[in-house]
Amino acid sequence: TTVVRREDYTAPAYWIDTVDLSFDLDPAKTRVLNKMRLRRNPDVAAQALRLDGEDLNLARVLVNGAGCSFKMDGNQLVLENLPDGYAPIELEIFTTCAPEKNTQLMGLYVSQGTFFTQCEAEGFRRITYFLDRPDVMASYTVTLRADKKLYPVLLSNGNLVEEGALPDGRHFAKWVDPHKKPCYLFALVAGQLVAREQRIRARNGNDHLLQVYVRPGDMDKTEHAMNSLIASVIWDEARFGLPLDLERFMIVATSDFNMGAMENKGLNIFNTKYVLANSATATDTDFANIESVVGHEYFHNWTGNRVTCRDWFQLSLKEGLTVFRDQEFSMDLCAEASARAVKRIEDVRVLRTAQFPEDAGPMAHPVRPDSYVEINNFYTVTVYEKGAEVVRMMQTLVGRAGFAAGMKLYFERHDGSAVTCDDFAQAMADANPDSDLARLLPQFKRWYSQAGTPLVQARGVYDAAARSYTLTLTQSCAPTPGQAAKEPFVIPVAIGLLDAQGNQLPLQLAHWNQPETGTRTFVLTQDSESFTFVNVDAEPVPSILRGFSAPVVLDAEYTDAQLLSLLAHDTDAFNRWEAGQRLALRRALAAIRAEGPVPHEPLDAAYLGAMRDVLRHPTLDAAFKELVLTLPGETYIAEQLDVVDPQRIHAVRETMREQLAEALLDDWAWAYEAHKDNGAYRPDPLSTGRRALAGMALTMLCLAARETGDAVWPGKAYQRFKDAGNMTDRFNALSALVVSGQPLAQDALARFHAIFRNEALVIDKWFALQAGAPDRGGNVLPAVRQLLNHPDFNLKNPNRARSVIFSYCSANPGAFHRNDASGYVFWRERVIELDAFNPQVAARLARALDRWKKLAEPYRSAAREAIARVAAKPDLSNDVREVVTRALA
Ligand code: B3K
Ligand code: ZN
Repeated sequence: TTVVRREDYTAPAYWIDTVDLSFDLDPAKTRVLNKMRLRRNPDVAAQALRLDGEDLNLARVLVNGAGCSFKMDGNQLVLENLPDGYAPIELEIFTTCAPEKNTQLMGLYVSQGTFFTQCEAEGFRRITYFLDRPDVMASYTVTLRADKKLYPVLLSNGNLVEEGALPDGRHFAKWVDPHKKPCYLFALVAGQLVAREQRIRARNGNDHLLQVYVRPGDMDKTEHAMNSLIASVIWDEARFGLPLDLERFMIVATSDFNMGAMENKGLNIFNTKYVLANSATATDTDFANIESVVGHEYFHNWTGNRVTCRDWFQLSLKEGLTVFRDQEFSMDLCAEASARAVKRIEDVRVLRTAQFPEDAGPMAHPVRPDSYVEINNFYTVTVYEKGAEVVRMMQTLVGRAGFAAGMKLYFERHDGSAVTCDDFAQAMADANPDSDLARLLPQFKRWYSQAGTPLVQARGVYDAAARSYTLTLTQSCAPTPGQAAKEPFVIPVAIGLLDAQGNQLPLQLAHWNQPETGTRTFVLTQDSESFTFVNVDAEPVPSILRGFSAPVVLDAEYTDAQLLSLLAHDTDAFNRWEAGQRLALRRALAAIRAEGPVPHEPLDAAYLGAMRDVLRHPTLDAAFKELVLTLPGETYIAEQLDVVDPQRIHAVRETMREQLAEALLDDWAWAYEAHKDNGAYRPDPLSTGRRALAGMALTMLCLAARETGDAVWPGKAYQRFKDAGNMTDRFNALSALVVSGQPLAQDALARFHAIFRNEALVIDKWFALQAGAPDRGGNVLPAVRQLLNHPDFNLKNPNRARSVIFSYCSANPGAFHRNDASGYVFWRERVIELDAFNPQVAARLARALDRWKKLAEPYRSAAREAIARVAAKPDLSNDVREVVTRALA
């Protein structure tokens, strides 16, 4: 295994200006003719041309039309005797490959009889020999030839310039991409597909054809994706002045896909999970995810495609920025401010439950990594979600208008090129010369170079005599692999002050002439800094890190009374929610740390009363209420502990949930009745929130009923399950029965399967619900093992594999971590089984044990043993090897 290092970057020895690809598509043996025009890079010393290739059969190489000498060096095709000088060189390479045997789903593969490609990061080399690196940008012409009956639709990037019939029932299509691109953005699709089409006229008067291609039976599930695409086009023009630069923009859905979707120029390829939806088969969450993933891939057209990455260490240049953009898009589509806040809370929850653990574990890496063995392992929550937070902090420091100006300058400078994270940050700073970002740029960029989640301690001291309040903020960051000591970060901390009645106080620092109202962002740059507010009549309650203004852990030493006040009154919705989470977390941690059995009632009257007040609140949004009433997740709780006993965490959290269910019984009944009917289905934030709260109430009522043996609510849930007018309500009712362990759950599961047996994405939910169910006496693992034998289970399909295996190993800690180590044995078997044919998916699963060092015994030793046994296998992929090696280091 070779380690690739960021500091070793060198420009390519050759540029490839044009590529002319012809494919004779055949699942068993596809023939690829690749004609390239290259020229020597004058900035680099003369050297051999080394082309990447993988799993290819090489038939012929011609240089300027004549045979030539070449050799193989590992996977690389090496041409040492290319003509001297800088004249263009015509290189012709003829290879074949076997798409039907491609189980990794990288390169050219077949899914349900249709050809698809996936080239990012390094899949193009599985299609032809090439300089497979993002800084080599070329103009592509692509000719596809295939059997006309089996493959009536032939798609590639750009514009269709010619099509026609060929002998023997074959036909062809020729596509020309008007934009230069790196090879990771190449795509082709060939198969039996139908398209929903929409013509739109952009602001500048240009006409575009938008298409969403699916299998013939799925047309009735394409409207939402199309609407999301139209909204994306409009938004990027309105917010950033970035128009669609293509006559034709296509989305194609496939059910076999390693991740969510791929932004190939003009021809996005999507996992069906992020395209197909109608109210009968998709939940509100699915609708929201489709909107944001369609947006995300579309926004890549500028941030990623027009300006791309110089090398893969710069991945966050496109991913962090594009996640930020899709988050902003979803927020801007919210009509109500409260819905924007709900979206922000959801995004922060993802960051804290997935990225914070990554940043504290063996795979911790900076947003711009310094080295990798397998780049696929670095498509992480750090590069994506933390990267988006870094971009968000830039916007906070320069303001919304300043950020838009920075984007404009970025494109003026770098359109059509492959650049670095430094280039982006520099453009932002240069467009805002008077900003804190410009002033602090080198220090700010530590967010790109230093891994780990900073800890910010806040300590407030009130001086009654001086009528002043001094807030001291102190930052630190724990070591991460390879980074023992950290320099201080630039941390924007948004602050407000509340009085004892919960009123927002004016803010005035000693040297200010006059107070400010509302929120003020202070920029912490030192290890420790103090801010003294004057004219403060009584001890205030500080609301710190409003809107989660930086991706840090805030230790604020709040009293319960302060948290209750923030929960009741804070004008900042994020901190209002956060106060509730802190109250719950404090109680969870106390019960986990207590000696002896789990306390019967971990929750006190003050907490329960506050939750009741939120639930019954006359004006708060249902979606917000649902978030406040949801207890912190088991993974998040585990991160707060030095030694983790997953079963105890699970037991405590379940006890808290049951207590919350019983103590608020009447309130849940009221909430269910008041929110359950929403008229015709619409996936907008308000009705989504109402369904979420009704669903939560139903679960709580079924949980409470389990204790008392009452049959009324389970009966109502079952009825709801049968009558529901949409998948969200139906699935919530099913889930209420399963989660509460009701006897009716089995019958409901069987009916659900019978109704939706032909809807793969719904069957995925059916599997995931069972594999993710709360463990009762160790019942989940045997059930999961049975699910693997279900006729509908198929390990080769990533969505299906994830629905069972990941739902169990990565999302159900209480059931996965077992005293008898059998959960880890299951994990080890599946990692090895998957690795034999799909290393990318296997390596994701391998990460389920990232945090093994924190586990209590006997889990810790058993987990280490399982990882060591995977690592001991001699023929692991680089993907899995890198993950387990780092875990054991
Ligand atoms: N850029 C792709 C991810 C490719 C992952 C390759 N292992 C999807 C996205 O981020 O939009
Ligand atoms: Zn992306």
